[in-house]
Amino acid sequence: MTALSVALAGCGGAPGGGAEETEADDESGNGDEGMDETATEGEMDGSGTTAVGTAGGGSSEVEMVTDGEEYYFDPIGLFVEPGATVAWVNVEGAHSSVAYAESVDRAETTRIPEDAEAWSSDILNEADATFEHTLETPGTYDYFCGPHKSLEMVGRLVVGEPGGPAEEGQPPDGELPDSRTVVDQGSVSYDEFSG
Ligand SMILES: [Cu+2]
Repeated sequence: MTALSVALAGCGGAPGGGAEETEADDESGNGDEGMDETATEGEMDGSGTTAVGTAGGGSSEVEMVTDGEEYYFDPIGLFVEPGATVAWVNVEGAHSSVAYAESVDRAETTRIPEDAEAWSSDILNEADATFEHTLETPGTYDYFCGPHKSLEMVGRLVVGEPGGPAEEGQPPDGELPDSRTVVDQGSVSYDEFSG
């Protein structure tokens, strides 16, 4: 519990922050997304692992994995249609999902499409704890895990078609599969990419 408390404090009490991260995102993002964020936060506390998203875009899951000394998102690369809701499900350990967007604490760089809504989950530390985010704007979205940012725990979503600043180079904290491969395959597993 001590380590967890420290981790949570490190996340929520970010330097110079003040406002809670998701609220800050709402202010900088599209106003019409506010209701979605509220619903997401509510489900994170519960067992909301079912009935993920009913919108036209469908739904998809990304697991957040601790495996020995490896920490990763699986699949590491995932294609979804615009409007889809992605659910990050904690398998083991303590993880978060944070978009590379300069509006988000610690991201330091922007690797999501222009005008896309950023996200920053709380740290999930219970098995099956879930964070959801709906992606409306087509393009490439790179994200990282807050607790394991320095341990190369990064992931990529391609919404509709590749595009945006994430198509230039690799994120600062780890390597990701090529967006065309993600589109062609639908998803790229961590084992496939790292192995
Ligand atoms: Cu992690």
